Formats: sequence, structure tokens, C-alpha cells
Amino acid sequence: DRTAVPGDLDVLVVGAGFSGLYSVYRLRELGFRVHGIDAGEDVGGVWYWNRYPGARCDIESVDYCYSFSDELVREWDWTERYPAQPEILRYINFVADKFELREDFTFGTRVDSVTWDEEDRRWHVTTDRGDDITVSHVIMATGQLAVPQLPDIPGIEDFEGRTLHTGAWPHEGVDVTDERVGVIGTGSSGVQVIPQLAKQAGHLTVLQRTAHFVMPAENHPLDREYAEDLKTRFEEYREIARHHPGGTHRKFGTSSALEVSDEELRASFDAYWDRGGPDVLAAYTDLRTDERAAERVGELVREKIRGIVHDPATAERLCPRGYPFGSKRLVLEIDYYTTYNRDNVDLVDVGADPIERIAPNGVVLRSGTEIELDTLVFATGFDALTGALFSANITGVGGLTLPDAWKDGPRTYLGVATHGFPNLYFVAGAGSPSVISNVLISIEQHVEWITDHIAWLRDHDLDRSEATEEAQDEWTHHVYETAAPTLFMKGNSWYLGANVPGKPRVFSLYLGGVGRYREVCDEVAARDYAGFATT
Ligand code: NA7
Repeated sequence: DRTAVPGDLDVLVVGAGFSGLYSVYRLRELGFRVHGIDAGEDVGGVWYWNRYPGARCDIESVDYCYSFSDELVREWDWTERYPAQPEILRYINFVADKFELREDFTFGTRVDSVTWDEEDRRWHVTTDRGDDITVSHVIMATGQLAVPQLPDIPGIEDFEGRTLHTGAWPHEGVDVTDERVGVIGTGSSGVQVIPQLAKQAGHLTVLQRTAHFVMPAENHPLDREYAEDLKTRFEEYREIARHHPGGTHRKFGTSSALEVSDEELRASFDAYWDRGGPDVLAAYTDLRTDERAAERVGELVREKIRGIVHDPATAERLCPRGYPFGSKRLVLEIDYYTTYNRDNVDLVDVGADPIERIAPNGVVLRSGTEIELDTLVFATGFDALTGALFSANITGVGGLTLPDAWKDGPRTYLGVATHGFPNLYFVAGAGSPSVISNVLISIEQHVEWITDHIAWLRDHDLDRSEATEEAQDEWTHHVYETAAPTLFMKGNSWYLGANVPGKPRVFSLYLGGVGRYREVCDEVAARDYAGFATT
């Protein structure tokens, strides 16, 4: 049975992932009448939907968790270095149970429209289940990777076999035993799902357009002694991450990758490779800004691939080329490259010979090659950052819609709010460090800041808060200017909206670092929320 949305609310939270759950928890603590809505039938957000085999976080478990409750830290034990989706979902459920959060959520309900009423100074929110909600503040805790993106290939709907998207995987699981399976997409999701499907399928064809740079995860069970020791000093450990550029404990090198000898570079790279994880990105000062520096490391990745993959032609196809190392998200792998040594796996370069159409029985390439398939898996990513916000049909002051306001890319003040949309807040999205950092650190910081702001308004008898255009222009300029000299601009990735046809190509995540960003936000709060017009 669906929990009814209460009629009398101060704050509506959209989303029951990490952001939404913490928002509801904190607002309840602050004495607000708050309620949450989620399209899923239960808590979990991105970890509720992404149930494909192999789904795993690329941030370490001891960092990818909440820190707001000491009791929670003490009571929960992570089992692996990089947590798998089922364990993360168990954790989120544990949190929801512990703080009795489910009772303040309505599940299986999608927001249809969010409309500002200037006279009433409140939002009117409608849902696909007929709710009509009037509320002072809305927090969009809708996540950054919530809307699965299908490629623009004709004929998808004609395919007579099974089609799946990694981001909307069936909850009952999928059995592909002995089937002919195709996977389109070799980003993080593809690299994770491919080895798992290969173990079950009769034959697996990987359709790769761009080879991504992939490093070993070197995942392993967490050493209990280490984990227990960390718990005794968790607050101190976390405080370091809160002020670290990436919200982690990654160490930064101090020399240029162009200054070191080949031997030195290789020895250092080998150590990163053997240890696993993405920390090599910080090994040298210029890997994120200088293409020649990035290329030195990129070539070492290619050498590793050639050493693992037996078939030289396949190894060459797996070697990333044409864009700098580190300019797309660095993918972590478990058994990925070795999967190509299996007899039942083929790699097809659809960069060279693009997919022309999907036919009822499989995929047809431009050359005329037909690949017959029983199951076609799209690991083609998401309409990231803005997808979920735009699908909520948000209309602000004077009838301005959010897609219109952001037609050239997201414009925010501190990532938290946008001009023309008073009392509306975004958690860990565009304009903030978001998914370019340990997003759990960013979520906690955002939720605390936003809920403090709402409490401050209440305590000052104010009922309307809107980012000023000037503050927003300045911040947006700062965000874009910070990204401009980095190699991210050359990655053609979802960070730039490159995977969604027609999406403006802007890098809208804030690269100034989590620590610096926190300082800016704290300073704004200390100056009575300068840059917000509050009345
Ligand atoms: P990504 O990283 O956006 O990867 C999508 C993949 O799909 C990528 O390899 C794309 O190739 C490929 N793709 C997209 N459209 C096509 C077409 N038309 N033909 C062939 N291949 C295509 O999504 P993920 O789900 O893997 O990961 C998203 C984030 O989730 C990840 O970064 C982590 O933060 C968690 P392309 O590179 O564009 O050539």
C-alpha cells in the first residue's frame, strides 16, 4: 500500500537515494514537516536501479558511506574494498530501517510537474499518482545518473530478442545461459557487466565504439583489523576527506610526469597498477592538464593491455586512443581484459564500422556485417546531471522552465540553486563537485548546507530565497573557467553531455576541489547567505 503524501508540508524531497534519505533525516531533526517521493518501489536511488551483474562502486567502501551518525559507523561492517551493488543497497536499507525513514516516503510515485506560484510563494507539485502537493521548499535529490540513455540507432524497437539497459536492470535478474548476447558500451557499466555475462552466455559480442582507459580495481575483502581500527578514528579520518580536493585520501604527487625518466615513471605506474584503483590520476601534477604528460601514462596502460590480451588484434582494439588518459572517468576493472581471452567472446570495433541499425534478429553494421543476437544489452550510460531534473517539468518565476533557463548548460549558484526558481535546491549536481568527487562527502555537505539554509530562513521569518542572477553568473563563470584548462574538455564523455544528442557540450562540475568548495559555501552562509535574495 502506498503511503499517502501528507497535505501539510514544509519541504518535499524528491528521491530516496543517499541524498534524499539524508535530507529527510536532517529536516526531521530540525523540526520540519518533510516528506519524500521516489519513482522506485523502495529506497536506494541509483543503487536500486543498477542491478546488473558486476555493478560496483569505484570509490572505496570506507569512504562511500555516511558519517553523520557515530552509531551507524560503529554498527555497519563493509566486507570489500570496493562495495558491490547488493552490499550498498543493504547498507542503504540498514540506514532507512535504523532511522525509520521509510515512513516519511511515498514510493512508486513519479513527479509530473513542479510549478512555482509567486502569489502563494510556494511550489505546486503533481505526481503520476494524482497527488497535488503545495509546499514551501523542494529539494531535488534526484541523482546524477538516474535517466538511462539509449543510443540514437534506428530499429531498437524492432529487435525481437530481449533488450536490457544496465541502468534499469530487471529486479528478478536475467539468465542468459547459452544465449548469443551483445553489449553496446564499454564505460564503467560495460566494463563491469561484460565479464559477468561472458561467464554465462553461449557467445558474447562486445560492440565497442571507444576503448576507455581501464585500471585494475584489485578489489579484495576488507581486512577486519584495518576496518575496526578505522572505526575508532573515523571522525578524524573523514574530516581529512572533507577538506581534500576529491573527498578521499588520495595522495598528490608534486612533480611533472614530463620531468621523470622512463624507468621512474614505469616503476611508479606499476605500483599504482598493482595496488589498483584510480589514484594514479594524482601521481603527477600535470596529468589532468597536459596532453603530453597524460600520453606518457596512457602508453603504459596500452602496454599492460598488450601483456594481458592474447590476440594482438583484439589487444590493439582495446587500446584507448584519440583522447587523453584521464579525460573520461577512469574505469576500474575486475577480470575485464582477461575476458577477451575466452573463446566465447568477440570484440567488434563499431568506431571503425558503426552500428547502422538494429534488425529484428540482431545488429547490422555499416559494412553489412550482421550479428545475430538473442539478448542486446545497452551499457550506454545516462542523460546525466540534468536528465532527471528536466523530466520533472520544473517551472519557475514567470513561467520559465528549467530546460529553457539551462538551454546553454546548467547555470547555478554554488550548484545549490538557480535564479528564477526560488526555494528549490539541487543536491550534489551541476555546479558542485558532485560525481567528480567522493559523492558521499559532497552529498553530506550539500544536504547539511541546504537544510541549514532552510532552517535559517525559518528562524529569520523569511519564506522566499532565490539565487541572484549576478551571484549565479559569477559562480557559473568560475565553474566553467576552472574546467577550461583541464583535459576533461577533450574527453567526449557524459561529463560533457557528449552521449546525449543535442545536449550542450559544457563541463558543469566544479573542479576547484571539495575542500575549497566547502569553504566557499561556509563563507556564503556566514555572510547571511550572500548571493541569495531572501524576503
Ligand atoms: P558511460 O560512461 O557514459 O558509457 C557509455 C558507453 O556507451 C560508452 O562506451 C559509449 O561509447 C557507448 N555508446 C553510447 N552510444 C553508443 C552508440 N551509438 N554506439 C556505440 N556505443 C555507444 O556510461 P556508464 O553507464 O558506463 O557509466 C556512467 C557512470 O556511472 C560512470 O562514469 C560511473 O561514474 C558510474 P563512447 O565512449 O561515447 O564512444
